[in-house]
Amino acid sequence: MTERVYLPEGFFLGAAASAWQTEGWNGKKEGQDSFMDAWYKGHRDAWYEGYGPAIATNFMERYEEDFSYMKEIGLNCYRTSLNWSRFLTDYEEAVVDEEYASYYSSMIDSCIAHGVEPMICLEHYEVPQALMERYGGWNCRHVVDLFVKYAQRAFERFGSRVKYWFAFNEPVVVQTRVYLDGLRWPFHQDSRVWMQWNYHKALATAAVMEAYKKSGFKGPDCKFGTIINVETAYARTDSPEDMEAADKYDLFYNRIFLDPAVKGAYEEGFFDLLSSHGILMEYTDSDLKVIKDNTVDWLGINLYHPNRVKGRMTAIREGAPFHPCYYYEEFDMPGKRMNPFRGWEIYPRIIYDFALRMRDQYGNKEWFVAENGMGVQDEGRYRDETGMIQDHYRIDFFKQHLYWAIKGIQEGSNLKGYMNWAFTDNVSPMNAFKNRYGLVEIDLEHNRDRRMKRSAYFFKELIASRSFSYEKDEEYR
Ligand code: BGP
Repeated sequence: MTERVYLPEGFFLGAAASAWQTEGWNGKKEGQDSFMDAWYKGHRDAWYEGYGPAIATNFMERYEEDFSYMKEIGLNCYRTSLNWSRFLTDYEEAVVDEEYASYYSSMIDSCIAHGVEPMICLEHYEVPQALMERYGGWNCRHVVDLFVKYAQRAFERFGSRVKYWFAFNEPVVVQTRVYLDGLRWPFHQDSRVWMQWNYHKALATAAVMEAYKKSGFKGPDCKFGTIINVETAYARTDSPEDMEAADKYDLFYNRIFLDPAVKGAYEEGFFDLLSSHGILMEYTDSDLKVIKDNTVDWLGINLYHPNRVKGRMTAIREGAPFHPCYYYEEFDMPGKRMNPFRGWEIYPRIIYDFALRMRDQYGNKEWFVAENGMGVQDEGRYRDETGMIQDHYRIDFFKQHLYWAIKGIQEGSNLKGYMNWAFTDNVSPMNAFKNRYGLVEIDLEHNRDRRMKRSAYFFKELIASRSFSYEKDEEYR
């Protein structure tokens, strides 16, 4: 059965990206590497076909073109990051790099001139490599102060034009891949460092919120938030063991950032739990008060796939470094629908389930889907005779996720909008241009030229008509 689904009044549609995944290194000075740049230089073999942030999509030179496509599609907003490592030449004194700031300023003007609202994230993994080397990055409390200074400069330069600021994109990711799981360069495992990073980033979110409130730039229509990748956890069964596994998974990967950001505190017993595993971070009561007094206005939530877990079947070796999998094992559910390219399960209900959770467990705080999308390899094979990539699988993916988002709103969730990852194809960590996410193709064989995919026309039509047709597959065959 086909039904017409209507977007609620005021529901916005946008697309996201980040500085390091699009800009390229034009004009980058010695000492301005971000952690991502350093990882790319330090372990380039891991990056698919050698592509990385060096040229990326060459956004620095081609943003006008990208914004004109956004205008044509009618996008309401575009989220990217300000590259901390490049915006400053001195991270201690927060000295602005005028060259980069001037590019950034023109980029924001162009975005607004094309009728697209800019949303700016202050860190999308771009912690300066110099601070990694000097202080171990977010392991050090001083870096929180440096981040606040950096944010103040950003507000001074762009605060009169940018209304929506975010502290982090996916604050749990870098330390989890690096220090907890040891999957990424520079290959140093330390679970206590992992927890210290989590805590300092939660603190930095609140400290920057505090600075923003004091900055004089936070007008009545301005909002500050952070963008969290909720790894929606589903228990294998309703057994107490499986339920406990999902709950702990959620605690260590999701509530660890959701709770301080929205509730201003970690849940009761959390510090004791960390102590019992020997990973309690260093903290002070005055910093906990900053977290308490400066909760965010709203949240951006990145939702891609569900995570399925079960209670542990095997024992953990005594003395092994702590890992949240002390409480769970991954569960490979038979029959799950997969995106085989990215290796992620497709389960559009994650948006609805999270929507109800925000409504019921987080005081119905305002939120929006800050990233959702489908990464597909070798999309050239879907090109038609006119040269356009016919990405109908992506259109179906959008429709299914939007359908469940709207259902969540109908049941009372304060969900304000939906953003696709990503506007153009871009550089994923390690996967570089392997999995393509864009509404707009980046043609690597032809000078990174841009071309709208079929999904861009779907978005255009969706925005113009504020509705889409949805095929409900309910037939028993
Ligand atoms: C999110 C990140 C993005 C982006 C996206 C796609 O986690 O915020 O930066 O890369 O995932 O994932 P991937 O690039 O790993 O395919």
